[in-house]
Amino acid sequence: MPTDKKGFFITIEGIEGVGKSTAANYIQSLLAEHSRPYVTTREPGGTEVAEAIRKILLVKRQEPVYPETELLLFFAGRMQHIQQVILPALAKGAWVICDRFTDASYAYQCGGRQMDESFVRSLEQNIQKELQPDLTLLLDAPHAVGHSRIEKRGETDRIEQEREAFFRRVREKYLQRATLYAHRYRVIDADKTLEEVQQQIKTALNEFLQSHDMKSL
Ligand code: Z5A
Repeated sequence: MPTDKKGFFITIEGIEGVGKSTAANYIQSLLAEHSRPYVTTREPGGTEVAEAIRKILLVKRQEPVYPETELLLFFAGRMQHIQQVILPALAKGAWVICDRFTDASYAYQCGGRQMDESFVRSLEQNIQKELQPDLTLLLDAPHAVGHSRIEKRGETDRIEQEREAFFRRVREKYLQRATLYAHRYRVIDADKTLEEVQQQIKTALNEFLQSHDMKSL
């Protein structure tokens, strides 16, 4: 971890529509209620340049976007985001609540697009250095659940238009990583009512705080 890190870095992961943004808003309200300083942010995005990269990534195009191009763009945005938002907030002692981070690159680019993990790992090492999430909440549900929740939005973006098999591989990769990095992952069953999901999130956060000898939320 960076030596001047004082806050906690919490990431929220999962396939499309499982409720990540809703979870980020809920955590934000819990932290505000308990007067804990926080910053909520997202990937791709989080800074002016990274939001511009997000648009490049998500707009549907005629020209094929190669998996390598896609991966490099995600990490280009991540570099801006880490330097401009994440590290300064952590150094000030704020909690950083981030809707997706590098686990998404492993899940989508390695799981979904079947890229070699070594490419992601080398970018991770070069861009993040020692920065890793303290806690990753994986909102897990079958693709059909998330998909039906966002269907009403109508228009899909470039990645959302992938087929079901792609999202099945993404979900499997997330679950594999949750086992591999069990010390920082908590799997939340997202195929539940909003109240039940929020209860699971609160429990996970309080267990995390307890393990750091800190007061519950
Ligand atoms: N991507 C990548 O490939 N590699 C990377 O490194 C990174 C990202 C960082 C953009 O992500 C795309 O980038 C994404 C992965 C890729 N592509 N896909 N697919 P994004 O995060 O911007 O987009 P998203 O994953 O599609 O997120 P989303 O559509 O915003 O969904 P969400 O945040 O998980 O869900 P939500 O907005 O909180 O909830 C959806 C609806 O469900 C909403 O109406 C809620 O009120 C409702 N909801 C939430 N929880 C519940 C429960 N428990 N019950 C019922 N209804 C609920």
